[in-house]
Amino acid sequence: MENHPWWHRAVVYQIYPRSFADADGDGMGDLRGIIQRLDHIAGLGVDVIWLSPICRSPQDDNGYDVSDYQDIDPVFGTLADFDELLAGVHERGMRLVMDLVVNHSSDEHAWFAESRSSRDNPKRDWYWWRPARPGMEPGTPGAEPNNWGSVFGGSAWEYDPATGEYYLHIFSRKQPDLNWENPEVRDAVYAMMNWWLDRGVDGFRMDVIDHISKDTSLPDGVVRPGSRYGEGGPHYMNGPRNHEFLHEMHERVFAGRETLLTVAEMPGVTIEEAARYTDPARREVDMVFGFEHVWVDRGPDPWALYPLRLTELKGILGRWQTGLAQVGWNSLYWNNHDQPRVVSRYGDDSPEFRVRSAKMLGAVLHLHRGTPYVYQGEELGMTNAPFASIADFRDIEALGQYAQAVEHEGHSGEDVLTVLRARGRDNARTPMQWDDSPQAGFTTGTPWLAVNPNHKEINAAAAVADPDSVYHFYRRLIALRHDEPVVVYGDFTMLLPDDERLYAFTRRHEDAELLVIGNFSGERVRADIPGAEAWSSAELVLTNAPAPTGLELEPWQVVVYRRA
Ligand code: TEU
Repeated sequence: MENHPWWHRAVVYQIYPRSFADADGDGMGDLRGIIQRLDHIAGLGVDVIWLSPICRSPQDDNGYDVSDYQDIDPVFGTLADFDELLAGVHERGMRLVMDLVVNHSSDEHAWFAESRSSRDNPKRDWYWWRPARPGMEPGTPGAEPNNWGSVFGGSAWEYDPATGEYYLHIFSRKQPDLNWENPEVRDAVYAMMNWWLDRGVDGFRMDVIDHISKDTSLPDGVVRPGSRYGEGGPHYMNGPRNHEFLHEMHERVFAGRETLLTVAEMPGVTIEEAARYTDPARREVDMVFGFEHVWVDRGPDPWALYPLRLTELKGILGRWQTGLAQVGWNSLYWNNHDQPRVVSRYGDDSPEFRVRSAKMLGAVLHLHRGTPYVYQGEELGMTNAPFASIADFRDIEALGQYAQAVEHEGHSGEDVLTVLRARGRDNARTPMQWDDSPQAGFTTGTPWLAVNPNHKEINAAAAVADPDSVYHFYRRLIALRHDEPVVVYGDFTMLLPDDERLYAFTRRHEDAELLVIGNFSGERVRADIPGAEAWSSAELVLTNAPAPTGLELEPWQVVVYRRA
C-alpha cells in the first residue's frame, strides 16, 4: 500500500478556460481570469488542476485544434501569464496537468501547411493523404477514399484540390489526423511534451489517445440503418500499435519524471484494454477515461432519448471496479466539457432536489476506488442550460450533427434539438457562475455562450457562504479521501445490483469498512442490504439529509457509514 503513487490519493479539478473566468472583458475566459480564481479551487482541497487546451488555435473546436503546440493562444494570454499561473498553482500545493491534443493538429499548423503543399513535400506523410476511390473522379460525391463519417458530421475525408488527394479528419475538417506511423511525427510530439514538462507542468490529459493507431488499410465501416456514413471507430480506436506508441512515449517522455500524472482519454476502451494501458509494469499511462458509464443512456437511435437504467449504470461501474482491482487504476468522472451536467442527467435539477441530488451523485462517485475528477461548476451543482433553438448552440459538434441529421438523414429538427438539449456539450460550457450579477461575474463583456439564467440562485459566492451547499459537501468529500485510507485503498463490493433506485456498495481496507447508499429516486426507499443489523451502530460520516432510521432513505439521500 505504501508504494501507491501520489495520484491514488488525489482529486483533479478540470478547468475549461474559455468558460471559467474572463479578466480582460472580451467575453472569453483567460489565464489571468484563472489566476484570480485559484483560491476557489484551492479552497475545495483538490490536488491537481487539468487545463483544457490553451495552445495557439483557430478555435474551430475550442482549442482542440492546435496550430502551435508551444505557444499560448492570444485569446487566453501569453507564456508569461502561463508561467505565473503555474507558479500560483504550485504555491498552493497543487499540480497542473495540460491537455495534449495530438491525434490531430489544426489544419493551420505549420506541419499541415507543409504537408498539403505538394505530394512530395517531406511532411506529406505526417498526415493521412489518400487518392480518390479507384475509378472515381476526385472531389465528386462518393469518391472519398472510404465511407467513414466524421464525429462532427459529414465525411471524415476532405478533398484538397491543390494536390488532388484527400486527408483524413476523424473530427472537423480543420482537425487533420496526424500519422503516428511516421516516426518523425512521434519524435516531434515527444520533443514538444518534454518542452512542457521542462517548463514545469506536471503531466498530461491525452485527448482521444486511443485513436492514434489506425488500421492502415483504412477499410470501409459498417453503415448503420438511417446513417449516411460508415462507422470508422472499430478501425481507428485502440488500433494495432496503440500500446506500442504509448509505451514508446513513456520511455521517451515520462520515464525518470516520477511525480507526473498521465491520463488517457479513450472513447473506445474496454475494461480489459484499460487494465493493460494502466498496468504499471507495462509503463504506458497512469489511468484512462472510459466512456461506457456516460453512454449508458444512449440507444440504437442517436436522435432519441433513453431513460437511465440504474442497474445498467451500476453494472458498468461495478465491472470497471472489479476489472481494475488487481492491476491498473480507475478514473472517476460524471462530467467534463463534453458531457451534459450530471445533476440534470442522472439527478434531479428541480429547485426541490437539485442540491440534494448533486451531493448524492458526488458522494457515490467519489467513494468508488479511483481518482475522482470534478469539472468546473459541478461543485456548485450547475445544471444544463435552457437552449431555445439551434441558434443558441456554439459547439461544432452540435451544429455539425444537427445539419447532417436534419438535412441528410431525415430527422426532424425538434427531435434533434430535444436530444441536444439533454446531451449537447454546450450544457457543460456555459460560463462559470461566480455570483448573481448580470453575467454571473464571468465577464464584464458579452459572453461567448450565454450565461445560464439560474446563476441568480446557483453561484459560487452563494455556495461558499452557505455551509449546506454542494461546494462545502464536495470539500468534505475531498477531505474524507485525504483522511481515510479506506476511501483510497479499500476494495469494492457492489450491493443490491438489481435495485433500480438504490446504488449501494461497501469498501474495506484493513479494519475499516465504509457503507455507501445513494437513492437515485424521488421516493423514500428502505435499503434492505445484507447484514444491515451490523451497521446499526456504525458512525454516519456523511449525508445530505436528516439521519435515517433503519436505513430508510429520503428522496435523493446518500448515507456514508463507517465502522472500524
Ligand atoms: O473528445 C473525444 C470524444 O470522444 C468526443 O467525440 C466525445 O465523445 C463526444 O464529443 C461526446 O459528444 C475529445 C475532446 O474532449 C473533445 O472536446 C474534442 O472535441 C475531441 O476530442 C476532438 O479533439
